[in-house]
Amino acid sequence: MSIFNTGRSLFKKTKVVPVFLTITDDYAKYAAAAINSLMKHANHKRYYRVIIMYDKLSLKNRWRLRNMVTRNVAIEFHKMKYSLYMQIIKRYCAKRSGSGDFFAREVYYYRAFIARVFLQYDKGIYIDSDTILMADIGELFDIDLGDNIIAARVDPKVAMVPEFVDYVEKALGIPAKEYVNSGVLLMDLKKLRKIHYITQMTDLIKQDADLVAPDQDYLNVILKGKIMHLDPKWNCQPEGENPKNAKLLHFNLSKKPWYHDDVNSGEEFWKAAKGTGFYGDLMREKEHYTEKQAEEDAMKIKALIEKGAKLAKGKRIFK
Ligand SMILES: [Mn+2]
Repeated sequence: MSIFNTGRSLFKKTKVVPVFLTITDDYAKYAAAAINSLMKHANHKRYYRVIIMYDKLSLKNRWRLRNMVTRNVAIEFHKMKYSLYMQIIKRYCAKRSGSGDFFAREVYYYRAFIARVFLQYDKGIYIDSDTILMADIGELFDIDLGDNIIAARVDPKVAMVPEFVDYVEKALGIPAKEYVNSGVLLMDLKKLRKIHYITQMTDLIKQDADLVAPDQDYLNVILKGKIMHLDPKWNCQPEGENPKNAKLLHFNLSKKPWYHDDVNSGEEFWKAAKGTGFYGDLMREKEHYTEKQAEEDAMKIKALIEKGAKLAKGKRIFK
């Protein structure tokens, strides 16, 4: 065995794990907790690169996040560039936000750009800012995608709400047991480039359809049949689920630990938030969260369910 072969296999074992987050200033504090939890569980023999995609992010927040860097977890920033794709997304969001659309924010669409922008990577992970790692994210990276384009978890919130089941099955044409949540994604970036994912998505956006969860709906429609289902442990949504043995907690579409006291596994969020430069901000945000805000947040979810029911009665949105 030559010394070169040994070197090669060592190099393979220490392949960098790229992890993408997409944020605005209001998400920086939650992202900090997510990143801190990633660092706590990082394997000291591996290297990780946390890449934060943003459009507007204050210098102060970038500085505070960048300061979290460790020996084997790098923190990098990528400012979204103006492009035709971005123009289509911006226009769609501007139009939809007026109708009180929950997901009419450009930041939700940035994950669709990962494959196109980061040509140096063949595989990558995307995580939402409302997540907390409970295990080494490198384990997720190592999962073999086989012939699939991405891996994601079947959305547990859909099965809980009959209106959402109707919506994904009738309006989108996707069986509820196949419809995935886009908050945690393991992606074959080569394949996403090959199918021109971003072009396919913006082509659908141009149809200006009213949807319940746009970026997630597009992902499910475009990649239908090419999605591997992740073990729920990698996207455990503690509200209504047993968080025991979870590898990643996702405070999705429910009570957020930074607003409420009685959140399942909320203590894991606070453990991760501690020791970041954002702990004080998070404490203050929780203190100032009002009954009125809680009511508004509950109304938004209610409106989303009603919208799902309404759209399910209409015809199939995409052919
Ligand atoms: Mn989320």
